[in-house]
Amino acid sequence: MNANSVERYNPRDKEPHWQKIWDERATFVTKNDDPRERYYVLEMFPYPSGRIHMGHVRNYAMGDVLARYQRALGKNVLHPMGWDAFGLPAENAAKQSNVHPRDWTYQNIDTMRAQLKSMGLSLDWSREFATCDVDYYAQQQKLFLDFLAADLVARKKSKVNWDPVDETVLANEQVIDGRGWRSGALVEQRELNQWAFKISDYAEELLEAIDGLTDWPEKVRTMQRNWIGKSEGMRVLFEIAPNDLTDDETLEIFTTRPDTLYGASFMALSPDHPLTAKLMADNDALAAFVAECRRQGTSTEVIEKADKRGVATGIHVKHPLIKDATLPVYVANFVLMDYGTGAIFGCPGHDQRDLDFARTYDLNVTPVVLPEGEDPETFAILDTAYTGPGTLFNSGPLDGMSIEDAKAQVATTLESRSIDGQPQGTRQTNYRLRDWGVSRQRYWGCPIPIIHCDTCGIVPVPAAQLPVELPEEVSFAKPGNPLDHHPTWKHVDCPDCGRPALRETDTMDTFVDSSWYFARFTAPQASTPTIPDVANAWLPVDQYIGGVEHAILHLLYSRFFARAMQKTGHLEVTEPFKGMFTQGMVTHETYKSADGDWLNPTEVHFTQSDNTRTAKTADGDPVTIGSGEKMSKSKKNVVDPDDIVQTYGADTARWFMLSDSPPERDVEWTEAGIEGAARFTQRVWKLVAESAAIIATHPDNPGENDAETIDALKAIHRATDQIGKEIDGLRFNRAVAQIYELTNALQRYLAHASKAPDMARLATLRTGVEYLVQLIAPMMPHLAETCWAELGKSGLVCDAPWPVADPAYLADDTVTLPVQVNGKKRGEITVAKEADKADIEQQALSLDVVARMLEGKAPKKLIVVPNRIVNVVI
Ligand code: ANZ
Ligand code: ZN
Repeated sequence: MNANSVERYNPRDKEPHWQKIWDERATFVTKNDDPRERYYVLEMFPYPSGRIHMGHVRNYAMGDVLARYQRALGKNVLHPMGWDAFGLPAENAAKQSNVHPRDWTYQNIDTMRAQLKSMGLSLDWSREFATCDVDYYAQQQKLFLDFLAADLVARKKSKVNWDPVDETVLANEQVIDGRGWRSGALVEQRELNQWAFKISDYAEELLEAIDGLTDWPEKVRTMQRNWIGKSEGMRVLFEIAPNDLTDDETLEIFTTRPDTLYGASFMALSPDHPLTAKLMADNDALAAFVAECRRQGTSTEVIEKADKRGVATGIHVKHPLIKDATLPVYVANFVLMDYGTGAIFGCPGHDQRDLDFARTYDLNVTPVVLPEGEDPETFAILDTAYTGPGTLFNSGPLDGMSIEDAKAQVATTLESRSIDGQPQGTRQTNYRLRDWGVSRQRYWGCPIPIIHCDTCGIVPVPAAQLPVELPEEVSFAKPGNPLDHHPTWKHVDCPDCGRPALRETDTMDTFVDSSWYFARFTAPQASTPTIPDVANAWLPVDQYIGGVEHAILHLLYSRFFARAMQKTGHLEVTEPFKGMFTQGMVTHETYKSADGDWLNPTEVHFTQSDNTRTAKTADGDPVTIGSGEKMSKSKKNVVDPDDIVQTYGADTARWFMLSDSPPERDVEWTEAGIEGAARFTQRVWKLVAESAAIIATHPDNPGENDAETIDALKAIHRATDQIGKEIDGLRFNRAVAQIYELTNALQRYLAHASKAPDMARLATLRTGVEYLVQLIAPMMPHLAETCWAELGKSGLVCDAPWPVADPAYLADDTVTLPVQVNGKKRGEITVAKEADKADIEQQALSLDVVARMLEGKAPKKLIVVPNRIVNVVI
């Protein structure tokens, strides 16, 4: 065989070729009535920002490996793709470049669809939709109305961050230092009537069901639990000491630490507490403080970061357990109105916020929980509150109790007392999870199908008038909501009484769109949101893959939606995603010019001398190489998937994304890495093409299985066995490592078989390369199809059943022995269990390290302990 006779594999020809064939044959179109076992694999659908990025490539490559593997196992695989297409960027583009949000969005979708297609993903494109398609949001409006009828939706006054210049509601993340991120205007807190989904009704259920999500990453389950934030505590009524400032006689607080009551040194009200409002009327300092708090915003980050500050109200309450003791009442910026009762007692010894506050206002700090091993006489709180376990002290009758016993004791005492006919203490479970406000004052979203009539109140849009479509012509010239400004759109007749009425001009949070798309994929053209039987047959999604940034809200909202859709008869599954996987990020070195500007990798040139890599600009100016960071436009450390596909081909890009690190970890994109992957595609191609040529020679000497052949068979079957398991467990990098090994083994075997080809050897060689091609097919599908054809196989490799490992070759009859030189481990050898001593000695001595250390001399001593160790003494 002349190695040079094999032409280089050219992905630029082959990849579009196979993509066209898959397309023409509708290879990846999935039928709902296919009787085989089903498998649903889904990657989080992209926002059509304009171009795909390497994070997408990694995400979709992983999903595609699973989809192709499950297909090869004979399953009916659903692997769809769509677009999370509503949202603010389209409106911003409209404002900046005077393009219609719809045109901007659909153009981006066209670009990105072509990019995804160039990756050769086994997607069922016939099920594609965008959430901004009227067909999709029409069904979403039906869901909204069904949820409304089923008491899953509430109209609520809620506080929002209002940007007075842009006339829009801002998310907490869009408020930066109290100002709108876009306008820079001081943000106000406003109460708006908002539509909200009653997710908090499901708090306990959503929490409990997390236990059953055993195929989810533990960290995601923890994040969900924390977000739901269950805490068991008490409401406690404090008696207000007589005063001239208010007639209120009691103040109710929520605490999770009634055990620390003896360490209480103050009370605090939320700036939005009703009592605060009353007191403000005659207290200018308090009124000014409250106004400032409102400007600060309500996000937890803001509140956590801000200094803990407050204003004394002049009121005192009586301590419920200590006779004649009173506590001063403050209004404090860190107490939220929408949690518990909007009022707290402060125990600075055991709560950091309370401690910070107490230090500022010179309040008592009395520790009441003593950590084990501390001396009660000397234990003191300095600037860190103690929140750990311990024994009660400084607490009268509670002294010596555990925290749990003290909690129970205080609860029992307070429950048995009453103030004004009410128990002084009531046990209560609280959840941090709030109802999900979905109203947005935006154009590019799903219209909320409601009409407001002065006479009839809130009127759902009747089914016959659905969908409520977004108006075509829209102006972004004025600040505020374009739907509200539209001259005609909102003016309609009331469906009930026929009088002039107004449409709801709010559109839905885009998180609504992504909360049920996985169900819609099961019947994307249906005239109802789902076809329940079809959806039930496909759901839950067997494996969902996406970024950890969606591990909280998107997953929680989808879990709520599954329940709400169940309640309204659209589904019968409770949990939407059986398996969840969060992949790591793609990182890249960063480059900075001498002027401190970020540089794109394409602007940097490298020279390598010895072990140092030097970077320069095209003009030869020095460049500083920074550490690997998440690819981001702001740091310019991005690599465009299009360029990579153009230069190396999709298979190479996919292979590299899968090969370098475990999928849950970050992967560093390097030029060397992608080059290595490209070389590997050529190696596989050459191995297969050379094997195909020699197999085609059909020798008539039958031959028999020699030792090399048996070794090759073992390598083939073991790799087959392992690779399936690794893919199944989403350990793609380990599957890749096995493929490298198998390729090496087959390369050696090809050399062996070509020296003296006979029927036995060529049959093994054929099995080896055929299996190899099938094993790489999920990762490098185009190369695999090309190789499959080269081997003369009929049909497509993507339609071929997954190879089965022959158990006869799986039994382990080799051992791996550590090889020591002068007592220090230098390497390993793998030998047959019954290998003789001479064989083992010879292998040990031919190890690279050992040979180098021997410098051609014979060892002083060579000790072989069979099945244990080899020791070389020099
Ligand atoms: C007294 C106390 C003593 C507290 C102590 C903590 C430690 P979780 O666990 O998150 O539910 N709190 C109650 N309502 C609040 C509100 N509206 N805004 C801000 N903080 C509030 O937190 C419950 C604890 O957070 C409660 O228990 C209360 O402070 C505070 F050593 O009561 B604790
Ligand atoms: Zn009416």
